[in-house]
Amino acid sequence: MFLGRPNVGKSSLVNALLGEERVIVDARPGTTRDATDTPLLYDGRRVVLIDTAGLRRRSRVDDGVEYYSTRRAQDALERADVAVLVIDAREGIADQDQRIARMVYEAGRASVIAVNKWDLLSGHTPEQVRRVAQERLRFLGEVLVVPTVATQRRGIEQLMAAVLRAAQARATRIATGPLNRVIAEALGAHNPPADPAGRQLNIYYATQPTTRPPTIVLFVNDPRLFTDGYRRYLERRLREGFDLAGTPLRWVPRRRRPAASARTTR
Ligand SMILES: Nc1nc2c(ncn2[C@@H]2O[C@H](COP(=O)(O)OP(=O)(O)OP(=O)(O)O)[C@@H](O)[C@H]2O)c(=O)[nH]1
Ligand SMILES: [Mg+2]
Repeated sequence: MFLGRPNVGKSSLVNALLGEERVIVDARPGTTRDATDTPLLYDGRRVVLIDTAGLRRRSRVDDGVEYYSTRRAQDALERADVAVLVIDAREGIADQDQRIARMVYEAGRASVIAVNKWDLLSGHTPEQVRRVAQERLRFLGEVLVVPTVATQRRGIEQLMAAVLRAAQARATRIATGPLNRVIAEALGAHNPPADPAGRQLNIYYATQPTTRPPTIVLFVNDPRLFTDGYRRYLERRLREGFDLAGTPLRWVPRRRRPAASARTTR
């Protein structure tokens, strides 16, 4: 699905993929009113493209129109595997883009950043823009960034390749053996945190019971000792070990008695 602020070129990207003017494009913001689904056979795969209305920053809580476009975007997210967050290359990643990205992340959907209207930006390399996006959207983990020019159908294949890669990352299943090896190496390289009383986090065992997005259950001595900082660290190590670009991960620490579980890992 395609998400983003008004007028960034969401509908134009959908048309570029369809190879025809199927949805309405206009220079004025607020052109698309409702989410529209269009099925497409891409490279032998069935995909459904969902175009959505541009999401403005809501100025007041009771702004009706914006409330409903956000609600509809959230409904569309529930049906989607991957959200393409479309941004205007000239404007970069705005606060509103961060909010939209967070909504995608919290819905457990994969994301790809399309830096559209690339033709109107000069003096920047794709790598520079990728670094800025990675910095501004750090909470996403590892972002996939693709420059596009919807009106010239440039970058469209790269965009779809990134979308398929993100969808695959979101469906990843990491086997228990490799998962525990990465966790054990991470533990060895960087000691888990201790609380003020000196009690240290102990991780006995990890499994990935479900996916879409990948969910890691950690059996630990005390879930309260599993800090955000250590979670981010483990997540980095996991992303180094497996291709998880574009997908969020879920971490579920569970209390387990040490004696029985220690035997299973060591
Ligand atoms: N130069 C340039 N113009 C573009 C590009 N993509 C879209 N546009 C233009 O930007 C304007 C808005 O495009 P739309 O596709 O309607 O944008 P949208 O995000 O769907 O807008 P809303 O539905 O209003 O939220 C149109 O005038 C497009 O022709 C691009 O890559 N380069
Ligand atoms: Mg539109």
